Amino acid sequence: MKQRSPRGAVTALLVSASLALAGLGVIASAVPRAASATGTGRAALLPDVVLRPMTEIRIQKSKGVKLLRFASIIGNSGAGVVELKPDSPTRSAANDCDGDGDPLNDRQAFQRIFGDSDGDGVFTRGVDTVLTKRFAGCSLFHVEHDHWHFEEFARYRLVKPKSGRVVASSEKVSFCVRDSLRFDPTLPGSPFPQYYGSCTQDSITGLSIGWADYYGSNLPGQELDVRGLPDGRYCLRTEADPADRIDESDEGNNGRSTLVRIRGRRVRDLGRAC
Ligand SMILES: [Ca+2]
Ligand SMILES: [Ca+2]
Ligand SMILES: [Ca+2]
Ligand SMILES: [Ca+2]
Repeated sequence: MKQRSPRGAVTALLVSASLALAGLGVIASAVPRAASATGTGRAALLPDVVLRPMTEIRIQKSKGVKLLRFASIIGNSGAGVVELKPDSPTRSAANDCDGDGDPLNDRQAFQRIFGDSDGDGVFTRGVDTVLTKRFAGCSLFHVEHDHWHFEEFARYRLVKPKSGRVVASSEKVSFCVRDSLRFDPTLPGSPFPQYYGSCTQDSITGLSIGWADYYGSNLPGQELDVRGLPDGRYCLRTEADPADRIDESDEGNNGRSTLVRIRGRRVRDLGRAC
């Protein structure tokens, strides 16, 4: 069992990040967790997965299909990196992550958590080199995107604002997780240029500190099926790491919501958390 020890600087950073996110529609409930000790004896530099505001909210309608499309931006505000390393390819049945009988079309993915070797409270590549790894989930080849994805990295739901009844959902959205947008260069340890970039079967993927991955509204998966849904107000909710596959410093700030009004082929973001 891991032990957790408080680190003032890291905690202050995370509290300040949480405050900055308040008022931007972030669903934040939990107190940030302090960095924890690893089996290496060094304090663990955990990432903090966060969602940026949803953008590009629009309706796409064609051939009887009506989709609510939107862009998502998932970032890392932590003192450490999100780093995912796929296992080596083997024909072992244990590596058949998705259970379809083929061990070669998927890989087990492990989260790598770096220890704070120099004790400065933040991850520096090449300095903080000692790491532990833990099983995080599956990495699979996605034909639609023509590259490898980490499974179940986000969840999208449209709900009735008052009752909370789910009227449309996409429960297991997967991505190649990489640095595509530097959303906060002021965060300590934020590198330039980006570090995580490619999405082959052997790539180490992830999110650097202060970097996010942008998933545009045109991408497969960035939609909810709203055909047959009456016009009206709905709450669009997104959640990063919904199955808690990534160990991070704050598990309570991974959701975001915005109230939208749908009228026929139009949708308006009313700009209010719900
Ligand atoms: Ca988080
Ligand atoms: Ca498989
Ligand atoms: Ca360090
Ligand atoms: Ca998590």
